[in-house]
Amino acid sequence: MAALFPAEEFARLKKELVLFRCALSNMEMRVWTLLEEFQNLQTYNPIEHVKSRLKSPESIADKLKRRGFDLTAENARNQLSDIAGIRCICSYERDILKLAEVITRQPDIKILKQRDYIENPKASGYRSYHLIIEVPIYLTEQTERLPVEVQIRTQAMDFWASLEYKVRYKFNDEMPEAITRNLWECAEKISELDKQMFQIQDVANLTRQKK
Ligand code: 0O2
Repeated sequence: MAALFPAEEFARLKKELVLFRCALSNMEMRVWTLLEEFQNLQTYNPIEHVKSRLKSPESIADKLKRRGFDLTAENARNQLSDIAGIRCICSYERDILKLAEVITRQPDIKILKQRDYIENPKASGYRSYHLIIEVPIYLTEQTERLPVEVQIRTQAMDFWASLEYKVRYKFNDEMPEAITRNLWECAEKISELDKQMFQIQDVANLTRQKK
């Protein structure tokens, strides 16, 4: 059964979520601005598409409970860094670090955490580049700074992650060894495919330049 916040804490959480929604819009705007520039003012657009989501109260409660915290709005604000999340799907692996660099160069944000699960894939085989970025929200009376999780990955990495997540969910995190191994092997194959697709476009570019 899903965990639930006590009524008073739920009312507080709803107010916090307004701020997180603003932080998410702020981050979306930054990415959309880059996308506009890549599409219209540059010769290459590394972003295939962008997805974003605000974690639901149920899923916030579940995660706090899983991590052993009381279900309070304060814990949601202070203990979770992925209430607001945005995912940028890139064409090729080499685009990921470039995009991360462009985002982290913005002067009014603070990088709270950076994890390169492409250089160092997780034991599951998971590959992705993660940033936790603190963005400023300018309110009438004060400035709030809230964390937004930015995940950057290729389409192939995204394909694997979303299907693996569904499989893992079915086993409640207790996946049989054979399936774990199978998924890890798929992650390796997918990584090879990513590299192969990049080589194909590289050769295509060189061939076009020679003509
Ligand atoms: P949900 O349900 O997606 O919100 P850390 O404290 O840094 O070691 P943390 O904070 O869990 O660990 O961050 P991490 O490991 O960078 O993972 C953040 C998110 O990345 C996860 O959210 C997943 O969405 C995704 N992720 C991480 N590992 C895997 C994996 O093996 N498979 C898939 N499909 N996704 C993964 P949560 O917190 O798991 O939960």
